[in-house]
Amino acid sequence: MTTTQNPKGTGPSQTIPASPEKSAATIALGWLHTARFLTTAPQLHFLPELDVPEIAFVGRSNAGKSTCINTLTQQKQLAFASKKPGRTQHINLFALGKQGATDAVLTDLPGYGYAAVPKQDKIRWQQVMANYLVTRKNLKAIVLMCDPRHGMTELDEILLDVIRPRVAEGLKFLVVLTKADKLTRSEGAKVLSITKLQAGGGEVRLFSATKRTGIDDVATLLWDWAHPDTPSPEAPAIPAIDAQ
Ligand SMILES: Nc1nc2c(ncn2[C@@H]2O[C@H](COP(=O)(O)OP(=O)(O)OP(=O)(O)O)[C@@H](O)[C@H]2O)c(=O)[nH]1
Ligand SMILES: [Mg+2]
Repeated sequence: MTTTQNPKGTGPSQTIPASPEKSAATIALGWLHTARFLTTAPQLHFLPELDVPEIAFVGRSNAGKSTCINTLTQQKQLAFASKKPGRTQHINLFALGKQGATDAVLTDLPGYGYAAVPKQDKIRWQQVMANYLVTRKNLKAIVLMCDPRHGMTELDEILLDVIRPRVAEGLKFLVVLTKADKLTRSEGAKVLSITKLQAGGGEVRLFSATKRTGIDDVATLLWDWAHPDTPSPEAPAIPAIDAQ
């Protein structure tokens, strides 16, 4: 922090961030770029217990979860993305934090709703996921990826119902409308306002990995959620009390 003299020269009057040139998005993206593979688990009970904030990416199969993680972390193949739905079949955890110190984790979860999956497997996975969302202690935020051309589907609504009690207790919640590059500007604006009504107080953002839309905004939200005690640089600095 740097303290400036007030114009009358009577003492310090204003506190400004040490590096104002570093925007909140730059800091958030630098932090996300530290992502590295932590572990993979076929089932919930194989996940390690962690005490750092966890941010989970959930949504229908093929919605773009893995691509979003790769885009935010600026890494090509951290999470496996594929044209073929059902590519992510394990729960994959990625650690975040500078100098190798983990201060948060991102979780890439297998998608739901893929028609070709046998019914029994679908039900099993829905139960695993519901269990994860309800019981994972360090879960701090959920990013629900949604293809805006389909809007929020019945399975997305069920997921919202499952997490509602935790959202009421402070769990953060963001709907990312992916593949925004497939929409015109007015279609994007329309789906954004409809989804805001459906999201029940959660945040909603348009996002495109190919056109690189919404990246700074989503990155900054995630950084803020994982660091609730560290105000981002764009937050107003608290003025110092004038010296008498
Ligand atoms: N046009 C466009 N295509 C995208 C975007 N994001 C993802 N895709 C494509 O959508 C397909 C699915 O992406 P994934 O990231 O594998 O989706 P997923 O949600 O992880 O899928 P599962 O692992 O099956 O649940 C791939 O062909 C991606 O290239 C985007 O922003 N724009
Ligand atoms: Mg995936």
